[in-house]
Amino acid sequence: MPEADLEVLRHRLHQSRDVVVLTGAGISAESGVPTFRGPDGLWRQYRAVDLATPQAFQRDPRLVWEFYQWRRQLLAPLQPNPAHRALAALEQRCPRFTLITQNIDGLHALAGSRRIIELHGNIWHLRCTGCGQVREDRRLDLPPLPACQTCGALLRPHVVWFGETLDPAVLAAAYAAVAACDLMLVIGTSGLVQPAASLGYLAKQRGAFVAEINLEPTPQSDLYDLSLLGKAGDLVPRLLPAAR
Ligand code: BJW
Ligand code: ZN
Repeated sequence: MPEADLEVLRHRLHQSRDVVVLTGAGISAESGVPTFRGPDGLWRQYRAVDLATPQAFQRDPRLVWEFYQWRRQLLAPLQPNPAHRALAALEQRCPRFTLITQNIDGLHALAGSRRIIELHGNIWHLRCTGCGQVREDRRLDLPPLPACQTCGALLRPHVVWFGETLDPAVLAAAYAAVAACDLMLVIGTSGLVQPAASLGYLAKQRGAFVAEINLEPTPQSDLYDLSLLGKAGDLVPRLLPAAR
């Protein structure tokens, strides 16, 4: 990793008034969270259409719930890593800072980040398929088909499955942050899932400086001003002035 690129980015960060960061599964990989599309990715072992679509839930809610219960158990003991913590520290140093994450694991909040837009929801929140109520629920011993305390209807994970639209208010907040920023970091995402994949390009179109941090190049790398190849847990902390 050329130290010169890191220095350019540190300098840009220092100059920027409005910073947006978009994160994906790669930022949580070093905490032990499986990614979706890597060699050990979830979608290599399981078919997304069987587990992460509204049709799958309608067809076999018990199977979909088994998948999410297993993932909740897997996530429960995991801790934020140095990349999550560095972003929380960066938020304190920037006049305006918005963290947009595709991750549903809740690790950014656990690391201390405050202004977080969760594009794809949160696995620790459950939503009623009847009355629509959303509640935090961290139990690891949920019944196989959990029911709403208010209306008795089936609960589902409050996450966004393929073919579902993102919450319009959440998406609007993400677009507004991206349109206003002067620097955007895109960290640990394959850039394959829309509409998140277009956010970096949108920032670029609006005149922002956009840098990517990833283990490998992505379909968007050439569109960005910088593409830093390496582990988020190594590179993101090195963006902080204290690491100079
Ligand atoms: C590291 C690292 C380390 C590893 N350090 N880096 C326009 C065109 C074509 C299709 C569509 C379109 N608009 C919508 C669609 C359909 C669909 C879509 O995009 N499909 C594509 C796959 C083609 N999108 C949707 O359905 C979305 N809805 C929508 O747009 O509604 C309107 C609409 C509907 C239907 C048709 C048209 C319009 C909803 C998307 C919901 C995504 N849901 C999931 C599951 C969430 C719940 C759960 O977890 O169970 O969200 S899928 C999964 O992918 C999850 C992630 O948030 C998302 C993105 O994955 P991410 O984060 O990028 O992870 P990976 O694994 O792909 O990549 C990890 C990266 O990290 C890699 O690059 C590694 O190299 C890197 N890495 N370790 C740094 N240590
Ligand atoms: Zn209900």
